[in-house]
Amino acid sequence: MGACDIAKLSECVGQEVMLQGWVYNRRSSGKIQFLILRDGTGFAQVVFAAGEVDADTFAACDRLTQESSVRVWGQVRADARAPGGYEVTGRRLEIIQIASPDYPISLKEHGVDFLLDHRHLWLRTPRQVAIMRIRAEVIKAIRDFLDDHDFTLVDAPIFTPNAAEGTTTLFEVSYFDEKAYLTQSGQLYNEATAMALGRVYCFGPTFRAEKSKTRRHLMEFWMVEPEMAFWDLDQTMALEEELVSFVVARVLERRRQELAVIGRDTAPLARVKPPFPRISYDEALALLHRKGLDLPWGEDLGAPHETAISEEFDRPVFVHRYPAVAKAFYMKPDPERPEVVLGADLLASEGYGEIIGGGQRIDDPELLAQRLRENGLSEEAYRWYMDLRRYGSVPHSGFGLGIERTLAWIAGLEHVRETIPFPRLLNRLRP
Ligand code: NSS
Repeated sequence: MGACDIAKLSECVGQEVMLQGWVYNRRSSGKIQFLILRDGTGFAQVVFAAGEVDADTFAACDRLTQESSVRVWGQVRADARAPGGYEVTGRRLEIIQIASPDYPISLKEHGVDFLLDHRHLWLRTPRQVAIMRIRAEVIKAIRDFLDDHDFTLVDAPIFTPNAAEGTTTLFEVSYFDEKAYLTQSGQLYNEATAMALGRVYCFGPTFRAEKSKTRRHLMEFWMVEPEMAFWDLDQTMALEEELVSFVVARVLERRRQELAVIGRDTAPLARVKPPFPRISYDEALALLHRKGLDLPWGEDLGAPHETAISEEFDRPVFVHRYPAVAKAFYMKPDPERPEVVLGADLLASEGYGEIIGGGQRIDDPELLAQRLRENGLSEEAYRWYMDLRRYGSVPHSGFGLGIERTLAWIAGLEHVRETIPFPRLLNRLRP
């Protein structure tokens, strides 16, 4: 008999099944042994009664420590009181391994540093399992949406010779006898592939040596970056709100149970529908001023500013037309007002702050060369990127959506450290 997934117990009521998994918890009343088994797909209670199984099997239950691996055979019963709604009446038990009795993660509360030190085991707990499933759903939803909108997935390299998002946050690695950096963003390569394929996206890990110890910063995070030839800022924002709304709706539709495990209030998510409000940077400053949070014109919004702005809206909000001085070298100035750029950030609701950054790229070769110089970037190193403006330059636009920040928001998590299987944080590279 092949193993039955715990998630599929509802289809097996009345039948004999074999489950294989790990002992999450065990208690005994002397006459009855209650095992909570987890198998990756779910949690189920297995009950061994003294009179109904042989004495060896019953005694074997007593040896089971937390996280021992087992196979059990028994009959499935619907039982509203059991966790998950189904219970298995155990008949036979096979012990695969008795786990060492010092399993570090007990069912009591632990401090976050302790849990992060044991991330490889922490991942086995119901809340972390739920978060990882929502993460996979978010990624699948994004890919489905873009694939269905005729975008082609084109990967960008991880080793790069140059910066994409400023030279201060580069992780340097040695590439034989040259210096290389881990990529901060696939955007520049996307611009090349968009000129080849029209609408593209890359999706992969990105790296930033940001000495920030905040609830939204990881040193290694995953980003999905669409890039569209011939598109402008308005079209880009329209795509972003459609994409984000689609992802939220998909998670609500398919991951209700996981959201419930985490205790996420889904009412605010149900409001995430297009159109999202759009305010300019100048309007954002005025709004912040009214809330007593003054920011000098020209400075980028910080986390407290983003939180204050997003609290004013019941769904994500775009802030567009930032000062050129606050943004990356490639952003296209607004022809009507060149001191601001045709870029926008999307701030998630409920105070979560920026989850997307993007906008139109400079398509004029002279202006791009000037911006490179102003940013101390060598024209020689970016020659290939300049080629994209030399040979059939067109208006184009794109954005980057950070998976972990988006997931933190959708799942209602306090910190991005729980959104990625093995977070790379300031001063944390292990496990
Ligand atoms: O720096 S961004 O705002 N924009 C770019 O990298 C563009 N080159 C993307 C593009 O247009 N193709 O980063 C985009 C998003 C940002 O909104 C966050 O959601 C996420 O990437 N991000 C991060 N997540 C976690 N940790 C860190 N350190 C981080 N930095 C950015």
